[in-house]
Amino acid sequence: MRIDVLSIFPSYFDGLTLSLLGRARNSGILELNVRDLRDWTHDRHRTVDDTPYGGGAGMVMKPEPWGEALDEVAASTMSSGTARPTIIFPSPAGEVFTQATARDLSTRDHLVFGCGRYEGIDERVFEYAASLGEVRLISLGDYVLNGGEVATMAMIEAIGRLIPGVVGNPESLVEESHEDGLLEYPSYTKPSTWRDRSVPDVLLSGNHAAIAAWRREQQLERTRRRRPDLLPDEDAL
Ligand code: 6GU
Repeated sequence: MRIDVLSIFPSYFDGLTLSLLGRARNSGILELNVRDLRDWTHDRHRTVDDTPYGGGAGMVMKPEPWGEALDEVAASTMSSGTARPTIIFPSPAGEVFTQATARDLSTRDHLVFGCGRYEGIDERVFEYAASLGEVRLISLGDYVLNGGEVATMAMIEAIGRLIPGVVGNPESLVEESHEDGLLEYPSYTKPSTWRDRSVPDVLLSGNHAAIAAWRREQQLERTRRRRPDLLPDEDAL
């Protein structure tokens, strides 16, 4: 997979060279290019924002640098013969990002993340981007961040680990919170008693059917208590 990130704070993404995704980048599974949006400005001050038409607080990102940047990264997909890119704009006004979104996006050949700052990006940029690829506005949840960078990093980590070969043991992907629509069961390791707290007996029993049943019950119990919104309807499972 190829991922291009457009941002006025490219150094935010230095952390993606670490650990799992760093290894995927080195092994060639993942090509990640982080580009400074200001490289597509042409004035002395490398201006990317301006005041909003109609008035109001804050500044809006100008369309011209975005247009040139998107032309360049989308065109380089087309010349390499692959499909049109999926262009993602992180936005608190977008659809909510879930594990299903991550799964869907992990199958794409080319993702472009456009990180907005200030009060947002000129609306015509989204319309224009739709002529270059599939545009998705995606939110992490119902709270406000200062810009798209942190949201993009979260999405790249969630998507990247689903690309075959990025996570060493694929089984570790299926027994996780949200993969089967429920929260994860609790985990324990040695010692079997620690500070007067014992590991549940069933886990020491060697009875694999009983362990599987206990884990399932724990998943349901936790999900009912912490995240009832995830359950389809009362006791459907
Ligand atoms: Cl994707 N962007 C911003 N700026 N704020 C957010 C968000 C995204 N998701 C939740 N809050």
